[in-house]
Amino acid sequence: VAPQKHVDKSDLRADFAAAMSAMYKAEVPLYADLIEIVQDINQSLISCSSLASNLERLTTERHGAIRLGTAHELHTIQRIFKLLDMHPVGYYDLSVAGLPMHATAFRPTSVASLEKNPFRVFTTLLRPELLASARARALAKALLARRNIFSDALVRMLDTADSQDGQLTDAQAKVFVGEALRTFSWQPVAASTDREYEILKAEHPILADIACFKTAHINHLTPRTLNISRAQRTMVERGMRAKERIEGPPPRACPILLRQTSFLALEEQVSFYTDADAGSLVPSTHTARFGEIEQRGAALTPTGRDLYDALLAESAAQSSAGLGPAAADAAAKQVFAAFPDTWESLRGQDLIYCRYAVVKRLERKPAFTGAHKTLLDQLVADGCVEAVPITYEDFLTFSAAGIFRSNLSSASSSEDDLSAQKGGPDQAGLESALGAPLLDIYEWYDGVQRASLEAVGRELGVDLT
Ligand code: OOG
Ligand code: NI
Repeated sequence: VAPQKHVDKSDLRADFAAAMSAMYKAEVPLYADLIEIVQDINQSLISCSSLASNLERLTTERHGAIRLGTAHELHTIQRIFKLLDMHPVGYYDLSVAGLPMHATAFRPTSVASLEKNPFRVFTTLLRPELLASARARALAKALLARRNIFSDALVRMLDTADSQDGQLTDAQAKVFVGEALRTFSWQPVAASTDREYEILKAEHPILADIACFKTAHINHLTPRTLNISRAQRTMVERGMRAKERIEGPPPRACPILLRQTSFLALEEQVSFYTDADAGSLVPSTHTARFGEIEQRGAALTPTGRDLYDALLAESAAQSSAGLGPAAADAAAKQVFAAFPDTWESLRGQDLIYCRYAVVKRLERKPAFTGAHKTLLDQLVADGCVEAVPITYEDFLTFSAAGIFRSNLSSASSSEDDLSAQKGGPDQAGLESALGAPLLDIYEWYDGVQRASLEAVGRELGVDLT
């Protein structure tokens, strides 16, 4: 018998992301409008962007977000994403923003895989120990212990893949995608009673969203735009209820990191079990899912990130002094004038990561003349080597927190709900739930940059690392 052909993991990821997008479009009509606006803008800007020259990648590029309740859920989600060549990168401590959760992002980690399809999922895990109310904590844990967000057929497929070196055949992959999608779908019947839902919602709206449902419904699916300021204006013109301020750095000539904005959550129909009679249902609504768009810029080095964080703190201090959204944006722009804004200065001051490539062949081995700081700078200045900024593929804790907040109902003042003394990061806790270490984001960018320098060095016969 001929050996079974296995599907390529990037192809599988592309199929999965496309299926997810189709499902979400049916579930959340606002999403289709977002996609249309973003694609119009991207098509008109693609030729003048230095960060995204590949319209095909840009058109399919999405990130989703899910909120999980238990270590077992996170561990199984990790098994699903592994089959799609998506790995946990980065640690995000959301307790700094008063949220009882921490997160990582699953995404491809090889450059080739990212280029084929950069699908990523921001994945948060509840930290029950951070909840102040013992009653809400116990209720959330009981509900989560009772639910199972993975179908038996899905778990069988995961086991099958394990027994086949992490590979699936075409036929198995079809089953896998269909079953995995169910985990992320919206279900019309909740997993709790309406009273349980109200108790958790009063404690923290996020808690109700995490613990009261039968699935880890995807709560947004975000396209990437080349100009978020323009996209935001278009959406407001079309009557969408956008968040007042765009998260992340103010607009710049050279985009850095990540800018994000969201569109108010929609109210969805859902039925709860009633307390009195466990068999009967009561119709109700739940508000959690929303539209989000983002613009990605260059990845910052630790030096660049320190400067970004310092300027962000400075502009936050200014805007907390009671400025309206427009004045706060203007103030932030002024503060961020201190962040260099040409690609040469960003690279020269070691603020961004770049991928290097030889663009002009040399007759003989280049020699350092001393006219520039390093041989690499000299080769770049002479036009022999080009430096292309590496796109930021990850997330930002404070932007994430801003997005979370903008979509919470204002019923609860979430910061007061946390037991303050227990906050703080717990990366080891998240890693033990995953059963695997998280990849450090700086190591990843540094590795991509270094590999490109090694390749250039080999080509030119010099050492640039
Ligand atoms: C996740 C919010 C964070 C982002 O893009 O930073 C996020 C959530 O609401 O569950 O998706
Ligand atoms: Ni998001």
